[in-house]
This record gives sequence, structure tokens and C-alpha cells, in this order.
Amino acid sequence: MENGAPATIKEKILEIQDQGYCVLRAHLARPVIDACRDAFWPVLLAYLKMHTHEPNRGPHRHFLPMPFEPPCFVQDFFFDTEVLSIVRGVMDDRIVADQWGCDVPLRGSDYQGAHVDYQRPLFAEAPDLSLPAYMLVVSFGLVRVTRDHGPLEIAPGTHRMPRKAALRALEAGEIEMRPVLLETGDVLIRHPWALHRGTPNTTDTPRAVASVRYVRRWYADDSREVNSIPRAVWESLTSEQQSAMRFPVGD
Ligand SMILES: O=C(O)CCC(=O)C(=O)O
Repeated sequence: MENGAPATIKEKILEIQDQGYCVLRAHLARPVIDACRDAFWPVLLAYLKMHTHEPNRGPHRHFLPMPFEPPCFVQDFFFDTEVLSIVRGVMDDRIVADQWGCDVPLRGSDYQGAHVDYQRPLFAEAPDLSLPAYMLVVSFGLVRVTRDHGPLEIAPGTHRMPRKAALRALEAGEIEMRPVLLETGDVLIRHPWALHRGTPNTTDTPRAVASVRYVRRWYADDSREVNSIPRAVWESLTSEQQSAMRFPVGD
């Protein structure tokens, strides 16, 4: 069955709700990703030249904001019909994209501790309150992600558990981390509350995985650095697309 068929979309929504993530295989066009990677590589090298000795996500592991200049940015990455159907199906029709970044573990990177991707619970007085999803992260590799490249690992179902219980179950081996291996074109959609960790990249290829975060319109958080959208790129978007993008617009 094709990725875009309604039954598949429903299945993927259920998978995210149950497991905390799903993968759409061979979904994005490879030439578009190849062009993105080729344009991103010099940006990454310039970044690494400045920041090699100050990795911001653990040893030899960097997060950097993605450029909005094409071909690093193309509309397919943000407005893919099936991806949006799934993301809207899990949340609602009014979601906005508010992060566009890239995680890059290099040779020498290590296992991260199991963690979730939000810093503060929505209600500080009820940190384990079980809530519908209000953010989802959509990622794709700019390179193939095999076991050697340091794939993201996710502990399925832990987004539905109180944090301490999830960490205990992981430590006791009752739940296992699953590596998410990605071919070029595969798309990972995950609930950031599912426990996960980066793993060591033992190759010389930077494991660049780009991510768009979508949040419910009322949710605001600027914990990650983002780039501005150049005015010309902003004006190339329809007003509907513009209303689904929450990023600064530059000149
Ligand atoms: O990209 C990865 O492998 C993991 C990144 C991550 O979860 C983090 O840095 O918080």
C-alpha cells in the first residue's frame, strides 16, 4: 500500500499514539535530499570549524539550525501532504512548524543518556499528567543511517508512561531501546516524550539528520536556535503555508 493511502495514514497515527514513533519508508525524493545535503555540507564544515571544541549535545555531537535557503530548504520538507495528514491527525489542523535543525554526531560521539525533548512540563505542578501530544518531530537523514552511523534509539511506548517509571523499566530491561535505521528518503515521525538517545557514530561521515518540529499553535518555546527565513523564500510561500511557519523572517 502507498504511504499516502488513508488506511496507512490511520495506521501511522495509531503507531505514533501507541509506540511513540513511526517511519515512512522511501517517502521523500532522493534527489531533493541529495541537493539539500550537498548545499548543507559547506555550512556544516564552517560550523564545525568554529565549534569543534564546543559540541552542544555531548562529545562530538552537534545540533545546528538548518538554513532556509533552497535547496537546504524545500517545501517538501515542511508541507508534505502525507506527513502533514499524520501530524495533524495526531494533533490538530492548526499546527505550526517552529524548529528546523540538524543533529550531527561525528566519530567519537558517545551514547547519550535516555532523555525526552522538552525541558519543562506544561503544568509544573503535574509533571506526569497524561496529555494528548502537543509537539511532534519529523526527521530524515541527509545520509543513510546504518548502525555504524549512530542511529537515534527510541524506547517504544515510554511517551505514555510517567518519566520515572519509564526510566526504571528501561534500566530493568523491561523495555528496550530500538535503533531507528534510515535509508535516504525515509521519514521518522516521533513523539518527543518517548525516551530516546543518540548513539556513537563510528564512521567518518557526519550523521546529519534534519528535523522539523511541529507544535500546536498555542504552544510556545524557543529553546532551540533557529535561522530566519529570507524574505524572498517567505514570499514564495502561500498564505496558508506562511500561517503554518513560526520563524523569524529576515530581509
Ligand atoms: O540525533 C540523535 O541521534 C539524538 C539527538 C538528541 O536526542 C539530542 O541531542 O537531544
